Amino acid sequence: MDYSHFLSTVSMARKTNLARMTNELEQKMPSLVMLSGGLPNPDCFPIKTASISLIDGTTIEIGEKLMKRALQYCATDGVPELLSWLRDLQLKLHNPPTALCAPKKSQMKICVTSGSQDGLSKVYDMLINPGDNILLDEPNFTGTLAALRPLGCNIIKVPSDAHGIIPKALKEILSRWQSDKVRTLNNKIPKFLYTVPNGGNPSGSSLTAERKKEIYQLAREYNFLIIEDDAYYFLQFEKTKAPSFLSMDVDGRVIRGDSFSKVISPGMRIGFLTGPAFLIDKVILHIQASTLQTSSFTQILVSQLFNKWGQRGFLENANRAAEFYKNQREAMLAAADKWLKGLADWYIPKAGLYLWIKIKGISDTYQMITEKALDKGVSLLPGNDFMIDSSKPSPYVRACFSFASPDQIDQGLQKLAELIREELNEICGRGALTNTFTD
Ligand code: 09M
Repeated sequence: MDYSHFLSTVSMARKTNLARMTNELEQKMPSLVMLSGGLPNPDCFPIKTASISLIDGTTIEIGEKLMKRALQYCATDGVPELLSWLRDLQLKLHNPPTALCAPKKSQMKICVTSGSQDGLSKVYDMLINPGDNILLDEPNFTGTLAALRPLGCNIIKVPSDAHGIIPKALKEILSRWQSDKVRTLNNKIPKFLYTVPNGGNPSGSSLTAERKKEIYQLAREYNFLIIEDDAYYFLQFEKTKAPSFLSMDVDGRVIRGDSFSKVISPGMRIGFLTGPAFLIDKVILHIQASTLQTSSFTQILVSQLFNKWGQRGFLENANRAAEFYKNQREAMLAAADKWLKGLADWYIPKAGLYLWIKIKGISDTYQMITEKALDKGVSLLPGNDFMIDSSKPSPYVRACFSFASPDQIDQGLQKLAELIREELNEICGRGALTNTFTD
């Protein structure tokens, strides 16, 4: 693939930083007399070793030698042993056709990032010039919208339902352009499609394998990239996981964001990008100019954890988390059935952490949720926050079932039901008043 027309002006202007490369040299050639890179001397680091207890009663030891590495700068794309573990994980879970493909620039490459949002926001910076068209389903993750809006791109809404983006609707949108293998700067075909394929935030929707295949074919036909933000991949509640876009990527047009926030810890800030080497290398240049790298300490700790668990242990841990959240979902669905029947509509999320609730008879939930709900003692998010144009009213509410206990979830939705009734009464009252005036 020719990636040059996908790059933003900012990304094209990025250059390799020689000083950062010496750090990689140090790892590859330990006998080198190191007078180049500005690496602090490990003898000045105050921490010697660490022993970290796990909830299963076992421990992870970070000895003196490893600690020196954990406290030092590391390669921009991540510590080598973690990168190699992640590579094996992607091969096992997605078996990407790009794993060993030629040409090298389309070959699968991985880069560790400080959470998936860090990596994905750098992907947007790499691709978007003001005025570029991009494709997004709505509602969508506020973090993505917050990162995209200031870049001045034209966000085109692609219709979706409980099964994610509707391929037919996407095709209809794309028919405005001639299908194009040769991308030029001014044909303005959308540069990429972004979606959360499992447990959409906030919609709770999950794309089916069939839809993904159709969408991937459209991406080939119109030559756009797919950004797969699969933050809830490990939180799929069905027995079998849907195949990812990465697993279908014969061309090298998918950039995938993976997150460990839900199955390890969000506070550690660790995630990773997988995509064609040419594009991942551009993200690496951005990292060289911003955070320099994801925390070595975090990477070493996570790497030790993964080595201890092995791939199987990691997946068992992820499945335990999925089981936990599935029970939480059941609690929320039970509470919704109990309190919201007749007042609202929703569908059952097959993955993720969210129930997307459409309130009947209320066209704008903003004030009810941001003011009145807090006075009642429940916090939810209003739907408009997740819309491409957040100034438009929305009848939706996002309820997250990850954190509260089943009892609290029940109380929370009871309070929401009370609020809806009060709001509807008020609207009726206002209607009656208006009628009195017009009579
Ligand atoms: N709410 C997320 N979503 C969220 C949220 C959050 C503080 C985070 C999708 O790997 P990470 O941790 O960088 O994951 C970011 C991310 C990426 N993609 C689809 C996500 O849902 C995390 C953090 C407070 C509220 C938050 O509400 O939805």
